[in-house]
Amino acid sequence: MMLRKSIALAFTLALLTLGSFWPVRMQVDPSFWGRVFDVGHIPMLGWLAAVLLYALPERVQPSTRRHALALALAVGFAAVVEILQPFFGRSKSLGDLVNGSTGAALALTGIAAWQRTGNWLWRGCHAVALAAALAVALWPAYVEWRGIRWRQTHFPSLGAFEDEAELKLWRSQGGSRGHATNITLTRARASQGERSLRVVGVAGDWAGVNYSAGDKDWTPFRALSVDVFNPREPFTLFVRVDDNGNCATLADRFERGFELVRGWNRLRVPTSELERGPKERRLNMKAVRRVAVFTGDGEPQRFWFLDNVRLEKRDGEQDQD
Ligand SMILES: [Ca+2]
Repeated sequence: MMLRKSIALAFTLALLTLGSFWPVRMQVDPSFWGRVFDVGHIPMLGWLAAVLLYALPERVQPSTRRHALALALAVGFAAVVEILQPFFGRSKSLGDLVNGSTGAALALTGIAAWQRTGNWLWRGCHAVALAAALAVALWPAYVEWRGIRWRQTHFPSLGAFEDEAELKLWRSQGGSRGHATNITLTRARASQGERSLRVVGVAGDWAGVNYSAGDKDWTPFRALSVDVFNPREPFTLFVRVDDNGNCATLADRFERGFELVRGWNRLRVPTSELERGPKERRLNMKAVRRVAVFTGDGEPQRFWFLDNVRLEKRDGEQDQD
């Protein structure tokens, strides 16, 4: 019996330790997968708490003390993991600790409600608490998933800026220390539909937006088209496209500047030009990961509107405007 308990505990600890420190880095839709992993702390720590309760020596009595000790050990494990994770290329997160502790508490109260009390009121209350905790924990992942669903259903439109869900695909980037670029949906301008994305940069570097393109296949399309409204004096706006390869340096990706006139501008890049963007290879048009639209480095504050970012179909196929 003692041996079986030790094996169960050792196996659980080994697996959870490995899972906690393995350098996971999701390349596609990292925001969504990050939220999913956050939720994963609930079942993981729930499992650990249940195993701890099972493996505690029989002399630990009464039952409430066993449960309390199992909870304390599970929360302690979760806390130590969060403190150590930054040393293994993972990030420390209070949210993970909260989710983990919630999972441990739910597992232990669940075991008490089902195994010991035999009371349906407690079981019902536990089920409600479990459902509520999962709903709260899953919400951020759900919100991210709505962005991914928008991308799936609207492709080859990359941005119409009519729906709040698009703000999970388009995120601000750049600016200067402590002053981030600000983006909002607005009715002030639109080249398509009723709204566009207002991008208010700050003085600094690479202020703009980037789009999570989800490794989609762009080969059936002839061009990337982007509408930009510039309310003030002319300036240069850059368009960058990354594939699923290494795009760290300028020579590894597509990047090109466009001179914006005052008013509406349509920036158009043939996919053949995108493909020839990198110096020593071809951009993989079968898996496009990211599009970024931004001003250069050391720029003054700029303010512009983005709308109707889309891929144009090849000749013979009808385009939607
Ligand atoms: Ca629009």
